Formats: sequence, C-alpha cells, structure tokens
Amino acid sequence: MKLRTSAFIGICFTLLVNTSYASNRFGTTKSPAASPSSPNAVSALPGTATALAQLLAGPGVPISNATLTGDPSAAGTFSAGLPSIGIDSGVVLSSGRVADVAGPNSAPDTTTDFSTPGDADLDTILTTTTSFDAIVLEFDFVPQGNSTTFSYVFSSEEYNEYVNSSFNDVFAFYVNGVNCALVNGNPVSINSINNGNPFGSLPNSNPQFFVNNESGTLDTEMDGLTTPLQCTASVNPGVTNHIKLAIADADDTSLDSAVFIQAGSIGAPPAATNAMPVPTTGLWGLLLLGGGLFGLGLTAIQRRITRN
Ligand SMILES: [Ca+2]
Ligand SMILES: [Ca+2]
Ligand SMILES: [Ca+2]
Repeated sequence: MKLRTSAFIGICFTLLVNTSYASNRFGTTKSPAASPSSPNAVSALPGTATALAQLLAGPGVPISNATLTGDPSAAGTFSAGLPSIGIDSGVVLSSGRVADVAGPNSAPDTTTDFSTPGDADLDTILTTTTSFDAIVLEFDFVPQGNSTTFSYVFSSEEYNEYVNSSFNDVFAFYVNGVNCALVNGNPVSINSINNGNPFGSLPNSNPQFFVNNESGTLDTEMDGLTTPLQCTASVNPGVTNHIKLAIADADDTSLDSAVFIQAGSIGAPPAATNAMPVPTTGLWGLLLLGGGLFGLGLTAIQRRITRN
C-alpha cells in the first residue's frame, strides 16, 4: 500500500510538472492582420518556391527544380531589413509565419504551431531531440564562379529564456550536401550563438555574434538574432549544383525561429576584391611592382660591386 501511495504521488507530481511546463510553451499567436510598426520596420510576405530560388540565385543565374516543403506561410521575401537585422532584403524562412518577423517586439514567445513534420537532415544536427514545423527550400542552380558566399542572419523567440535547453531551434544551408552555416565548425543554432541565460550570464557561446533584442530596440519581433554571418562553399561553375535551405523548431512546435538570407548572391561569381588582393591592382600594384624592380636592380648592382 505504501508503494502504491508513493507511486501515485510520483505520477501526480510528474503530470503536474509536465502540465505546467507545457502551458508555458503554448506561446503567443500574433494577429494575422499585424503589420509593421513603421516604414523602417522589417516586413515579410510569403512567396513561391521558384520566385524565392531566383531571388536568392540572382539575375541571370539559371535555376530549376525549386521546391518548398512545409507550410506556405513559412517562406517568403523580406524587405527594409537593414536597420533591424543588418541585411536589406532577400528570403526569410521561419518555423512560424514569416509575416510575424515584423516589428515591434510585442511578445517574448511569438508562435505558430503548424504541426508539420521536421526534417531528417536537421535531426542529425540535433542528435538528442527531433525537429518539427520544418520549412525546406531546395533548388538546382548553375553558378558562374567556383565558390559562393552569401550573408544571413539567424533569429529566434527562444532567446534568451531557452538558451542551453533542448529547444535548440536549428537551421542549415546544404550546398551540394555540405552545411556551410557554421560557427567555429559547429552548426549555427540557439545553443551555439548566445550570450547566456539570462542574458549576460555564463555559460555563453560565441557572444560576439549575438544581438539581444529583448527590450525591442530593433524593429523586429525576434527577441534575439545573430550579426550578419557569411556562408562560403565551393561550387562547380557552369554546371548544375544543388542547395537545400532548411529551418525547424526543436523538441516542440512553439516559439518561432527565422533565418534571413541576402538576395542575389548564391549563384553570383566571386567578388573582384576577393579574387585579387587590392595591392596587386591599379596604382598600388604598379607602385609595388616598380618598387620591386628597383630593389632587384639595386641588388644586382651591389653584387657587381662586391665581385669587382
Ligand atoms: Ca518577440
Ligand atoms: Ca512552430
Ligand atoms: Ca522553437
């Protein structure tokens, strides 16, 4: 009887804990009519797979086989992002509705529960839990150069109260099967870029790349975001390459995360400044070349004098 009583108390305690925890994770649903708070606020609208793929690849870069897997309201275009997220325009993917990234920061737990599946590739990153509400944009493209570099910002409502928890919302950009969204060799996520929980406490992870928006200083709904990060990957020029961009909730369907990707850069050739160091071109290059030849001439004259 004693055993039964203690078992009953244990079950009641477990139910109580789980119930109270789950009620904290329902999140806040934004009104569908919510609109940006000012002309400078970031705003986003849903878009089709082909339109989003072409926007990312850039003008004149052939794309094909574009597909979106997930809820249609979870993928779209964004604009006026420079003041709040540091990238002007491009494609946004979210584990909630993309329209909800617009400012102001009205709730600490903005959520859309799509009850759509996660993604198997993202599950391999999570290892100890699984993903939900995944949105996946995939397409083929024919790049002009042998590498691709594009900017992105990861943001989330999981910041800062679920840092270092299992609600480690995750995303990845697989270029020909290899994830290039890394920080110090690890996939970018809530737990790999943050400034502690609560904000400013230890342990933290790569805090130099984290921007806190709990107070709503930035005109976006997202509580925390990264600085603009670079994704660099090798590609095969002139032939078909494949890219898969994916984001999802981790461990449950609540508290949205969104990733913003700069427009027009995935299929573009490497920038001229990257292809050739500045000092070897133009006036500086000529001066350095002239200086080098002058130095060689002096050395030859010195050798002749030494021999004589
Ligand atoms: Ca918020
Ligand atoms: Ca969700
Ligand atoms: Ca989440």
